[in-house]
Amino acid sequence: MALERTFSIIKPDAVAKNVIGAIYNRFESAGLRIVASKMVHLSKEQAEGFYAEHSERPFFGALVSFMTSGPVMVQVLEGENAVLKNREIMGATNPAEALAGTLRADYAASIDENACHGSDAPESAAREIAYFFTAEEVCPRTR
Ligand code: RTP
Ligand code: MG
Repeated sequence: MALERTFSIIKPDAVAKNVIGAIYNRFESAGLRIVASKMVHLSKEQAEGFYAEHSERPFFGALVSFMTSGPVMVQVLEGENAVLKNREIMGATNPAEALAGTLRADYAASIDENACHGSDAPESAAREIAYFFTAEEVCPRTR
């Protein structure tokens, strides 16, 4: 299977818990490679734009407020089947339903503060990567 890219966010709750390295270890142990990475504190406008597809949902205000409550790590992960693999590593949106050993089972407190984001399809991955990174900021493997 060809290499695929996905977009990932370590959300403010997980950054506050000081588990960036632990989460990066999960990605790397699963065979995903970090090919772009930075810490950002999202503005309200950035968070609203990123989650625009949810703008009519009842939880939208709380989601934007949470996502701007502290810094996040944003990264591009590359590997075979990266989109699905990252969703498996993260676990279900609601940590109460997340399988043992997933990021959300281990680090998320609630559906509102659920530790991480991962693209849900290759098309959304491309859009989300471009939302945060220029082409030059993504550095694929050369050796
Ligand atoms: P994400 O986009 O953050 O990776 O999460 P997801 O695909 O698993 O879930 P999605 O349906 O895209 O929802 C985006 C985020 O909105 C919050 N949410 N709250 N209270 C609720 O019912 C509810 N539903 C979703 C979650 O923080 C979710 O990650
Ligand atoms: Mg989603």
